[in-house]
Amino acid sequence: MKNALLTAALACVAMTAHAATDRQPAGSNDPTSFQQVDSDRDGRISRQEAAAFSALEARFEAADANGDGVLSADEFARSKASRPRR
Ligand SMILES: [Ca+2]
Repeated sequence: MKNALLTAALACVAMTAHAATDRQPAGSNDPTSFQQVDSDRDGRISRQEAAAFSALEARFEAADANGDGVLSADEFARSKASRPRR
C-alpha cells in the first residue's frame, strides 16, 4: 500500500516537472523548438505566437521566406540555423 502511494506521488511529481519544461513564460527570448511556439498546434507560427518570444519576433519577417505571414516548421528551422551568434 505504501509503495502504491509512493509510486503515485512520484508519477505526480514527474508530470508536474514535464509540464513546467513544456511551457515558457511569455516574453522569454528564443524558443528552442517549433512546438514551443506553435501554441495552437496548427503547424504554423503566426505573428501572435511569435510575439511571445522577443528574439523570434525580431526576425519574423526575415524568417518568413515565402512572405505568407506565418512560419512553417521549415522556415522556423532555417531562421534558427541562420541566426547570428552572440
Ligand atoms: Ca511563411
